[in-house]
Amino acid sequence: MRLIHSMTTIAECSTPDYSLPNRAIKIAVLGAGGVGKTALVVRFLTRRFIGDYERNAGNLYSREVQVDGEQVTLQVQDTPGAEMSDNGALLPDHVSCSLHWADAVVLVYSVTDRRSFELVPQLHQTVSRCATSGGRAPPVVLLANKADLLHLRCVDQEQGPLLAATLGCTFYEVSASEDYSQVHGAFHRLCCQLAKQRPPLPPSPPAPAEKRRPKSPNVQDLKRRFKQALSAKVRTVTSV
Ligand SMILES: Nc1nc2c(ncn2[C@@H]2O[C@H](COP(=O)(O)OP(=O)(O)O)[C@@H](O)[C@H]2O)c(=O)[nH]1
Ligand SMILES: [Mg+2]
Repeated sequence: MRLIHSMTTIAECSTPDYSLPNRAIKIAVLGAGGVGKTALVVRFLTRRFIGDYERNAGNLYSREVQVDGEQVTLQVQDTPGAEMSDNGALLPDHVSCSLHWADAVVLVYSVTDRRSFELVPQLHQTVSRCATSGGRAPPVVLLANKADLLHLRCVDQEQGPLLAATLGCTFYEVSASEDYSQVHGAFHRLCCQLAKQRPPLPPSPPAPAEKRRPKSPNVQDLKRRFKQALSAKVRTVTSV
């Protein structure tokens, strides 16, 4: 086991190439403390499960990924654990900011932690509130983590999908420790959905039209007068 200190903010980022015409897909991961948010993000981005993670780190990870054959900058905001309060989910200010920032939100609870499951509706409400003030509702995915801990389960398998249906979000039951493909599948499908929703790249600006120098009015005038003079001469000649 290794404490994941080295993976500091954007440490997983291969330097983005800003010359590429791609746009970032931004995902915020939210849930109670200890449900496995960091484990899930690290698993998705590195394929690894380390087992011991810096508590409340709330790092932002950035990666270049291929989505439907297109290179995309993926940014994932891991957040410190949310807590329940009488007035709803208690979130630090910067977490509320990341909800405004995010294109999509992944809500996580642990099947071994009843309170983390009960916190989900409050968190979803907070996400909706941020969406209302930002003018758009981001897609929300609900992840039930730690599915491997069968003997410690206290949220039934049917309850997750039911809650997801009520909230109108997609649902996956996963285990960050046991199964990379489920975790990858959940995040990857969300990325594909977001990539499809992206507005098309703005058309490149038209090439500057070749500027014609306006003819000098004096030259024009001179030409006109020269023509007049010529035609007068011709008239004179013919009349003779
Ligand atoms: N058995 C098991 N343990 C997990 C799983 N996901 C995370 N953990 C453990 O749960 C603890 C908290 O995980 P962490 O990612 O730090 O939770 P966070 O506070 O939500 O970021 C750590 O000891 C992890 O090793 C899982 O799917 N199965
Ligand atoms: Mg964490």
